[in-house]
Amino acid sequence: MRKRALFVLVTLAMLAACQEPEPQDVVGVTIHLNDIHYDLETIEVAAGDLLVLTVINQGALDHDFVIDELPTKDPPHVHTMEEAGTEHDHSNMERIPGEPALHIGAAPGTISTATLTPTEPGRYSFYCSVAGHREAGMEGVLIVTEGD
Ligand SMILES: [Cu+2]
Repeated sequence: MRKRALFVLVTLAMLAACQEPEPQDVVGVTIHLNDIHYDLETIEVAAGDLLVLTVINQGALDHDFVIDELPTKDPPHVHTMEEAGTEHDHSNMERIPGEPALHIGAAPGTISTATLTPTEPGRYSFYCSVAGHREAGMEGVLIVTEGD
C-alpha cells in the first residue's frame, strides 16, 4: 500500500513537471494485464487530451503494451516502477525508425505509466507483442475522438 502511495506521488510530481501553459484535459486510464488478457478492450481519449495510461502486470508472465502507429504531440513518456523499487524513466527517448510509436514493457509485478497526447482522431490497435499473446486475445483499440 505504501508503495502504491509513493507511486501516486511520483506520478503527480511527474505530471506537475510536464504541465503545459495552456489548459489541457487529462484522461487517466488503468489497464491490468493478466495471463493472458487485458482487462480493457477499448480506451477512449479526445485528440489533444493528455492520456495518462497506467499499465499493471498482475500476471506471472511477461507482457507489454504496443501501438505500432499513433501520431502524438511529443514522443510518449514512459515511466516504470518495478517490484524491487527500482525505477526506469524513459523520458526524452527518441523514436527509433521501425520501432512502434508506443511500447510499454510490463514484466510481472511492474507498474508503468505512459503519458502522451494523441493528435489525430482514429482507431489504433494495441496489443501484446509477446509471441502468441495477441492471437490469444491480448489486443484492443485506442479510440481517439475529435478534440474540442
Ligand atoms: Cu502478453
